[in-house]
Amino acid sequence: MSKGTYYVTTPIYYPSSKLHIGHTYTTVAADAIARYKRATGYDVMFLTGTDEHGQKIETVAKAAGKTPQAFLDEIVGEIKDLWNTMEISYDDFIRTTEDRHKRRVQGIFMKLYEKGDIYKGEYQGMYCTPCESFWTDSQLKDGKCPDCGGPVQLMKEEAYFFRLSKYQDKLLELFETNPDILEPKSRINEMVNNFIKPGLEDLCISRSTFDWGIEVPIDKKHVIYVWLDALSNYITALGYPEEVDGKFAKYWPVDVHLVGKEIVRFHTIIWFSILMALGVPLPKKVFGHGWILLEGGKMSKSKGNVVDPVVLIERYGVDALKYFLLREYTFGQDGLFTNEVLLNRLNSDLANDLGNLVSRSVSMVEKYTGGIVPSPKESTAFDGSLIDTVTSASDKIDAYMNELNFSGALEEIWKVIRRTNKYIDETSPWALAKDPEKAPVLDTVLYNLIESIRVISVMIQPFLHHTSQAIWEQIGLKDGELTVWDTVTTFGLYPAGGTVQKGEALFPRIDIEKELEALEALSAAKRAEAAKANEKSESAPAKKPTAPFKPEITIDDFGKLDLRVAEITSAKAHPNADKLLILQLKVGDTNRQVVSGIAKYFDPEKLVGKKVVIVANLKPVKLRGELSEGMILAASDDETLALVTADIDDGCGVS
Ligand code: ME8
Repeated sequence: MSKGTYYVTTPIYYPSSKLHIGHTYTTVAADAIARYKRATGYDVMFLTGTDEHGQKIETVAKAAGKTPQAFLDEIVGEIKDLWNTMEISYDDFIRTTEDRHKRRVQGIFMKLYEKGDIYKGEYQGMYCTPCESFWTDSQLKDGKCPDCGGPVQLMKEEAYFFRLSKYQDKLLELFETNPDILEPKSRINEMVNNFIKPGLEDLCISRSTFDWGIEVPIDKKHVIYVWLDALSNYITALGYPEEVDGKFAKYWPVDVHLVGKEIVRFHTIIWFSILMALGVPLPKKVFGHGWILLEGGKMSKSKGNVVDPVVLIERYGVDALKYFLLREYTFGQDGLFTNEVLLNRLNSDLANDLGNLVSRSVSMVEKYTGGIVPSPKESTAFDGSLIDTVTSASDKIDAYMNELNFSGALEEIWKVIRRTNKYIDETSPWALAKDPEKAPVLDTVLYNLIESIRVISVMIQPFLHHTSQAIWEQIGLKDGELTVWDTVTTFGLYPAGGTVQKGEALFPRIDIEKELEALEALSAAKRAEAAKANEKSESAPAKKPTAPFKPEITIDDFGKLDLRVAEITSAKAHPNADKLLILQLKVGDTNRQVVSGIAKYFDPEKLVGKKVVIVANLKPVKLRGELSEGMILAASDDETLALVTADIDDGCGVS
């Protein structure tokens, strides 16, 4: 009978490039808890997926010469292949470009809109055209784009907003009354003091400057922007808001959202507020794990220092990689990845502790009792302590797993492995085998070893799925009654008379020095490849993306402009501003002066005699001390600036 349900999620990944080992971290952790909960009797729902909308995807796809959908289908296929290789046991994979998700996000938008929690306003920010990004003042670096270092300009656009500010007090109360909702607890202070207390601003949830997104159902010019789309996946995958009686009723609220530390803010402040607004119960827990860092900092494609999980899997196997990630790092903290740390961990824990235990024990049964596991007979002084360690581990493992302390849970299992290895040293079966009178003791020792290995093989199943099966083959068991989790607290279930058969080493010992050299050669080749790719992209002329269009105006707005043709009679540089030219114009039979920011584009002498179009009724202003009465029209094609000139001879006005 099921002990209940357990719903676990990973973030949905941006499929803008291949996933690296850092991305696999959350998924491996989610897989371990999902497998553990299934093994211990829960009805589990494990969700992962991909976050496929937004300008970045549009841009990357374009650069690859593909439509966004074709680009995404290919790369999402690769992500699914990686999860298959890693035997990630997800129950559902949601893509935000799927119809089921798009429809349901629109449903969520409408619910919030009808409730008054979404309203139309104006988004204002500093915009960097080449990077196609809005930045807040605090994000700018010396007033420039923090990404490319180029100039930014103030842009406004009409947008829909979610009333995040309304939930400020409710969030403060929530974290005070229910601190278990976010782990590690230190992140609560960060949320409360750094973000909520200083004041929450309403959240812009639509954009009209690109269209790779889910349409705002009431306004086709807008697409829903990032977080409302992405976060909703956790409930749209369960059918919300269309079908609330099925999976949604069964699995929501989620038991845990596993996320990287940098997106805790979105998963608590924004997500909790959206759920409060929808009247949907909050998650039971959000767990923000740390980052896997390299010596030079974060992994980055352009540095060529990305650790590719596929390379590690090819060299050491899926189980080794999963074990390393879960055992080496403390889940809530950052950790450093180096090849040395990896190889030492694999050698000491997998090759030495586990691999040796199985190979030594199976070999001894083959050598001393012809491959048949004898029944236990005469006990030794060490049996009690061994049996106690083996059968008491599962309670501690359970406690650690419920805290998502994977490293702690694995350490408990390794205590059992090391205890069993110690039992071999304590009982010295090779000495017992030399004395026929000791045969009954030897039988007990051999039985206890194989039975301990059985329990270990069951306990490692959620983490090292393949290895469990390889052990069962060697000790003559099949996946079945004796390999289920419930059996780990009972010692003595292995059927005496069973046969063992030595197989290949579970984890061959690695020659660390040689392997480090091989890995370094691989990385050097990768770095060279990245440097070449960077060089190429730097030398290729960057095609500037289209700047966002300004908000629509009506014909009445347009009618307010008094457009006239004017002849430039003289042009000179502004004495106090490099960018400005001072132009004298003849407009019909009147003269006027206009100051224009076109110095970068035009030689003043060549402008004289040109017939341009001006806005004649613009309120006069002084620009750096010079009067400007109107504005000459110019338009940009994203590359250069062109004057709007008039193809007439008589200089008569048009309006
Ligand atoms: O953030 N170490 O997607 P993403 C540990 N689409 N974790 C790492 C890591 C590293 N070196 N690098 C990345 C997104 N991650 C959004 C999520 S959810 C509604 C939307 C983790 O592909 C990172 O912390 O950029 C995050 O949890 C996950 O990979 C996905 O990152």
